[in-house]
Amino acid sequence: MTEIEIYSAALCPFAHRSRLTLLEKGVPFQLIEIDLQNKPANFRDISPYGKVPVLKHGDQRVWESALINEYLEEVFPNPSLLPKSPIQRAHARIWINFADTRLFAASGKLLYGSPDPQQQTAAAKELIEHLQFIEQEGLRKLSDNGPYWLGTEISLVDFTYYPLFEQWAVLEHFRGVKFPTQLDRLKQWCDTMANHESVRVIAHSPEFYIEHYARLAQRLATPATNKI
Ligand SMILES: N[C@@H](CCC(=O)N[C@@H](CS)C(=O)NCC(=O)O)C(=O)O
Repeated sequence: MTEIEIYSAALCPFAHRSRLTLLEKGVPFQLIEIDLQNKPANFRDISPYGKVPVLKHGDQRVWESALINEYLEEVFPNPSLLPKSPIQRAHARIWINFADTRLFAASGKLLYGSPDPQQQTAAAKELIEHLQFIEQEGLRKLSDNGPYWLGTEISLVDFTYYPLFEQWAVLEHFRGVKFPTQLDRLKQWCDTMANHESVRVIAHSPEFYIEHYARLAQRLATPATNKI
């Protein structure tokens, strides 16, 4: 029997982070796909927040993707996905926190927030400003010559952010927000990640995401209103 199980949903960027971490570490796992529109009756027994991802390791459970990834890093330390020095680890965690508290929050607001065009334009602007911040303060300062966020070694930071960019076509299709290709370090990083082996193993196409989001949320299937 597989020791590790992950409760996941194909469209969930947070579950995607933890699946990538498992794959990168070569940890065998059983994937349990949850239909979030029709959750199993006992799902709260498994997931106290009613969300995916949840990791089951034997009798133990961990939830919240960033914490699942930290747990995996501790239990399966090779290959290491955090830097060795305390200050670099702190910086990695600052960027993981930025993803959760700012970037993914902004993209969520844009996709699921108010349909009011003015509010959508404001949400799109906020999202692009976060990307500019990442380009200047993250990739240009920390990545050096790259190719990864923290330099030569891939890390939990890369796996934390990449799922949003794999799904960018959804933001463009439903909200008219184009990927800002002028942010050349970010563009290079996205290209590197898209070609990374563990990413490719479970990658979905832009068409897959658009089709599934349209089915998932009728309210998303409105014409693009933004010009960013
Ligand atoms: N902060 C959480 C976010 C997880 C989350 O929002 N998951 C969504 C799918 S992407 C979910 O399960 N939503 C179901 C619900 O809220 O009912 C994490 O990082 O794990």
